[in-house]
Amino acid sequence: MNKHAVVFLLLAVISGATLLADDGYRLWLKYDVVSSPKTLKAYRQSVKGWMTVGDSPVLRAAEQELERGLEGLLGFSVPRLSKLKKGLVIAGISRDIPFLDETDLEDRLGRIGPEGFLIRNTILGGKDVIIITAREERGVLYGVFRFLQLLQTHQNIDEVDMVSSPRVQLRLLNHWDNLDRTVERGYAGFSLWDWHKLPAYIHPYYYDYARANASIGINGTVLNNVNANPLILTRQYLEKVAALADVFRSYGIRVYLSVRFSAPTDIGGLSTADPLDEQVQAWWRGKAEEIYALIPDFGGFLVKANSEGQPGPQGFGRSHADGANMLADALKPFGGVVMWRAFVYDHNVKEDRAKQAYNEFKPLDGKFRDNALVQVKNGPIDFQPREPFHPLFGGMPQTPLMMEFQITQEYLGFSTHLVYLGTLYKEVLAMDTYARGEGSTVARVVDGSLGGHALSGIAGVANTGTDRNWTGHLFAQANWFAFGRLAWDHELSAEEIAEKWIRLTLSNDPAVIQPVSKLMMASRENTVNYMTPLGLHHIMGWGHHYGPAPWIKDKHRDDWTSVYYHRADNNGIGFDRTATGSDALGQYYPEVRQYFTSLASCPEEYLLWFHRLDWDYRTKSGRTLWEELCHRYHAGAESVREMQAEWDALEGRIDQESFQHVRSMLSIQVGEAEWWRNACVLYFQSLSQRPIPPELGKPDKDLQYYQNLSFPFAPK
Ligand code: GCW
Repeated sequence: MNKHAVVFLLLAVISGATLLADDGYRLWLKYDVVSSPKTLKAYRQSVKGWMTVGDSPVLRAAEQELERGLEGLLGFSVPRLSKLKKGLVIAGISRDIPFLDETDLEDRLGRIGPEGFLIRNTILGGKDVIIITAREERGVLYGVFRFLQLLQTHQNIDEVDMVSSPRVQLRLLNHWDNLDRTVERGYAGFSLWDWHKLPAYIHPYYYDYARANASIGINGTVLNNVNANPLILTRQYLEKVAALADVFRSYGIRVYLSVRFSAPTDIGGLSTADPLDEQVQAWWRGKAEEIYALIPDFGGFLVKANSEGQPGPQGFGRSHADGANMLADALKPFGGVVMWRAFVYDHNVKEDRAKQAYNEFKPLDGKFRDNALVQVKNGPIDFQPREPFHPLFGGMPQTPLMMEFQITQEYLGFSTHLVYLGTLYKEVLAMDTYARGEGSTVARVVDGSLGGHALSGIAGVANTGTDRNWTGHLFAQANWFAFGRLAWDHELSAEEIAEKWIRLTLSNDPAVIQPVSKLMMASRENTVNYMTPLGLHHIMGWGHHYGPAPWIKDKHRDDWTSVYYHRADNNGIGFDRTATGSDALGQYYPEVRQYFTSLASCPEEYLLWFHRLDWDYRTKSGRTLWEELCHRYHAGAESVREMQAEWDALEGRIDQESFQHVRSMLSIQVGEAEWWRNACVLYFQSLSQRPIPPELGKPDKDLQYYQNLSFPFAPK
């Protein structure tokens, strides 16, 4: 070994304790020894052993996690105790915890909602202990994860007093995974589900997937793509689904399936799938029975119908409610739900696409069964970098509306761009529908509190795949994490979630937390700026949606072109959705309508979503619209260079593998941000016919260059 190698090795050993190379597989569940010696010492003094009470698969999962977490974090095998002792961490359902009724915790225990938990220092049988307790076993599991997170983030555990319960009942991932293991809009490898080897082979990562979800409170997963293959409902596949359900059950996760509405004809041998046909109804009832015999806690069905070529009840002259209710009736005896998607639009309908779902569903309010939810995307178009909230959130008071967010970054740079979505989710949840006066936020519609609904749900289109780090980009893990945390508690701020994630994933060092949090918090706005500033939308590449392509026109469907959305010409740009245009604003409550209609109050972030304006329109900065557009594109691209510099400055404070990984991704992002800027500015310039403000510099290629780029194998 030469001298350099020895020095290197020595350095590696010295720094090894804090900066282990990390491939990202462990997500935010790293149980490395607590890095601060002082905190570690305090924990070792406070925690002398652990105990779980009660016995069930879920409680065993909680027990395993507690044992594993304590051993990792405290750096020794923390003993399992069989008696109360000072320094015991005891976890279990409240009725099983000894001496609990002798404490003064009655009031606090009463505040624990379904699935919620309490973590607290207390005295049991005269001993100082930490209890993790809940009304039901899932709560205990969630509590254990949360307790370990306290240690992971170096919190004081001598004065913990935490009661937490989820605000939303169904907290689900939606996988757009196909049976051939491709993932629609998936950018992190292939599907996690190894259908071919199931049910006999249980891949170990199924457990880690379940742990990760449970650790952030996710309690359900829709395994397959909403563009559903009917084969998922055959016996052969249901047995595979059951094997996954068996793994996930111990982590409080229920399995759901996307179903194809025409399944009775596709695989059932019937000649129709008409929801009012008795044979069809009987077929679905029989299918539900078959599923529940295999999977007693099966969650239910998710349905995409009469949208983008999927079959649905309208093919038989029936309504979405007829379709949903037929499935709801089949699932009802077993306790299952139907999640019927409102992502419905049709290019043959000559109406602004942004208005179509509302027009379709609003009249059906009150017509759905009590075990049906309507699942609505956050905005009226399709997961754009920024959209106003979907008008349906204010429009169906009698129906439980599920939120559908996208975690996978279909329109936000795939898994290559660092875009923290906590801010996007929060922005939407905080918007006010005014459905019942001020304060009728989207969050309150979704959690059911506004409409007084028994059912509530929130879904995130998953960004996971077989990539070693699960999500392709290390920072995309933060979006999975943020989705779960907000599904549990939408009152949390995007910033506190980011900080928590950084501590769990990267470092507890303030010199890391502070700059990384800043970078994450700005990242989504940066991306909006270099992709679709000022309310622009849907101007990405054709089909795969990769990169900029504002020039897309003359396709078989208008509503899949870019020009349909930006409407730019020599005079101006933007989609007039006020009363003088498509009047999409007419679908919102008057306060909201007024706010976006008036140019004085409409935030410029939504300007071209709602308004069509001349290129010389004066924006708030004093620049013309054209100049402002150029400026935003430039600022967006510049900001990625700044993120890059901020990241580079962290070298040595983060493990090398993670550091280099993110560094490479950022270099791609810099290039792609400049590509977006150049292509869009040049294209819009060809219409505005105005000079690019000289201080911004000139793109080094011409428009044609960008228009000629092609990406035949871009993921889609
Ligand atoms: O816009 C689209 C996506 C499709 C997706 C669809 C949907 C699953 O590009 O890939 O299909 O949204 O949400 O149904």
